[in-house]
Amino acid sequence: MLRIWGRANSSNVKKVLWCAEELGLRFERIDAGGAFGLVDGEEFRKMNPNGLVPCIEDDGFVLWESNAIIRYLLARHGDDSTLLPATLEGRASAERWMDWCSFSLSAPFAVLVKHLVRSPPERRDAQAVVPAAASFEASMRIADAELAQSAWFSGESFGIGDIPLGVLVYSWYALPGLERPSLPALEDWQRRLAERPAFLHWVAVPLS
Ligand SMILES: N[C@@H](CCC(=O)N[C@@H](CS)C(=O)NCC(=O)O)C(=O)O
Repeated sequence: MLRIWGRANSSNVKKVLWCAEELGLRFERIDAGGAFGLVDGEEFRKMNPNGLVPCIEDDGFVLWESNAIIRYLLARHGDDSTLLPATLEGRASAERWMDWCSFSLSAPFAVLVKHLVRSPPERRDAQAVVPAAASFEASMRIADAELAQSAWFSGESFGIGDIPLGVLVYSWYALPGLERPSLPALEDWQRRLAERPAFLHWVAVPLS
């Protein structure tokens, strides 16, 4: 059976759990990372020398890096059309949003969640929040403009391009103490994601 290592409050783990449930896969999740530790142990480091979650093992095959895991799960357990646009161009466009999410959103999001949610009040740095919030908001305007032209980040249907962004955008809306502009297309997309049971199960949960 598929095994997924990672604490359920990690954004990178949430992507993989959501994707696995969209595919209807049975899996075992093993808490790891953060307060659960395990990631510095010898056994875990043999699987993922980075000591990061998520990491999966599927019928003897080990893989880390959340976007690579999503691509693998679709290819292994779906068919050519599962959560993927039909054309090469459509697929490349959808996958572009996965990489954009990692490279443009992950770093400012980590600052926001650290200083608005996870750190004890005396260790929160309001000054660090300002540039991270501005950077994330600028990216959200780009995402909103895309959704004004395309129903999903994967084209005409929900798919691979919506999963990483779905996690971070939901979390951005859930962060306390942030001012957010009105972004109607982005808000409508979030409402449509909230119709998906797997999104509600793994993503639409309180931040911690
Ligand atoms: N690029 C990696 C990043 C993985 C990553 O940074 N994971 C974080 C959680 S979101 C982690 O393992 N942090 C250490 C910990 O939880 O102990 C991926 O997408 O899988």
